[in-house]
Amino acid sequence: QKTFQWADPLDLTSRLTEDERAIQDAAKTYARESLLPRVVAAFRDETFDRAIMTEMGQMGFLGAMLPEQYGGSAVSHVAYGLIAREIEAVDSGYRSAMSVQSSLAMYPIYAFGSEEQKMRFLPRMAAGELVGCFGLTEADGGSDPASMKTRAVAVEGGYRLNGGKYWITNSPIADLAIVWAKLDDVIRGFIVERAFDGFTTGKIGDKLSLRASITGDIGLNDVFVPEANLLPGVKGLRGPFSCLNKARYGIAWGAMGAAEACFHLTRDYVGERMLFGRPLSSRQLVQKKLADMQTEIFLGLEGAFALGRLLDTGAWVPEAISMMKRNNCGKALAVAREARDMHGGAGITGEMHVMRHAMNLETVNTYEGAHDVHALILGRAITGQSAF
Ligand code: TGC
Ligand code: FAD
Repeated sequence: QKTFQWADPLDLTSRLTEDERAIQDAAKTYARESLLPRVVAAFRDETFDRAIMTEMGQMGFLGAMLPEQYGGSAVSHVAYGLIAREIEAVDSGYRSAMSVQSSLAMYPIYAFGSEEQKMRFLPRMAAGELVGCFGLTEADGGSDPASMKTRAVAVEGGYRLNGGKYWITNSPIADLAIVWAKLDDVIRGFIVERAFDGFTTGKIGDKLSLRASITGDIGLNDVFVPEANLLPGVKGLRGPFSCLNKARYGIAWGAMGAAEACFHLTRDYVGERMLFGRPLSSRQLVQKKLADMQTEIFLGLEGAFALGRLLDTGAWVPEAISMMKRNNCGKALAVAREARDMHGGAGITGEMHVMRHAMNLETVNTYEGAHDVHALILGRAITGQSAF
């Protein structure tokens, strides 16, 4: 007879492969030993340490699902999710850096790029030597990317790009940007390199969320992009959305990692906090809150795990990704807010971590398709009517 494990109540670990368990352990060790000690200062000072990309490259976390010839190690979707879970247990901003590089910058080159593009960029991106970013959102309404204004015009030997992107993770430190722009009214993907004339990036400051991640804009002023840098394999919104499928899936795991960290921190805190002569953990109200947190976290992880196995076998649909991205971000945010409350005044300090997670999860709930936008994607699938 097995005993109940409060930290793994549905014994998810037993259903992972040996490789997946080893990858999770490596990610957990790296996150705790290398990321956790610097996150409080990074969040306070609003800085992102570029060296993290190189470290993640050395750990094999960047583009991990890609085949070996492109620098990856062909790990499963579940393994990718477990990396996201462990990194985001430290900070959503660090998971952002990993998922943008893997799912939003490397994946489009892998899925839609020419062989020459793959060999030129992917191994160096996997090593963290080149940092990529993903430019889809524009200032006038991120939820509706079809309305983008950025334009490409065909010219001798390539294209001229004009326009701009906003809210772009890693753009100020990026060596290349995957820019989505309309060419004759059809959305196409372009690999825009840092050295191209007219390509500029600026940092967005004063964020109260995801402060350990660097976010910026992209300016495109008559940028010449050679034909060799057009992604030949895709036309239309299917291009960026295919990348978002991978990233949103990873966020479903990552958000639960942040929630899990809050749950563990809160369990420790209420166990030690003496009030009215007894530990706070001995109170019914407190125990109910811990039980609610645990239940939401492990249901969310089960959903992410089931989805990962569907992605591994190819039997997935985008709506299932919307369901898990939406549910897990919303639930993680609620867990983090509750954790902050249960820490009392101490919960507002940096060293307790829980309020940082709650602030970060506000962004995670919004980016990659806002919470209500995913409800509308599901609503359309349920009713057959588009309510956007
Ligand atoms: P819709 O008519 O639904 O679709 C247009 C075309 O796209 C195809 N498609 C998909 N293909 C693959 N996967 C999916 N999930 C797809 N969803 C749609 C669709 O089949 C169609 O193809 P075709 O060939 O028929 O043209 O398009 P719509 O304009 O009605 O879309 C509405 C809506 C709301 C669903 C969509 O615009 C949306 O998802 N909005 C949210 C935008 C978003 O998620 N932006 C994310 C920006 S990147 C980011 O946030 C990164 S943060 C990263 C970090 O730091 O971690
Ligand atoms: P809006 O689209 O203006 O939405 C505002 C509100 O309206 C939301 O609550 C939304 O749910 C709601 N809403 C929208 N449409 C409807 C409707 N039809 N009916 C009812 N309600 C609706 N983008 C990138 O391309 N690359 C990146 O790397 C990237 N990184 C980001 C990093 C950060 C820190 C942040 C904050 C954002 C990032 N984004 C990135 C952009 C992100 O994807 C957008 O913020 C997101 O898609 C929402 O767009 P918006 O901010 O313009 O909000």
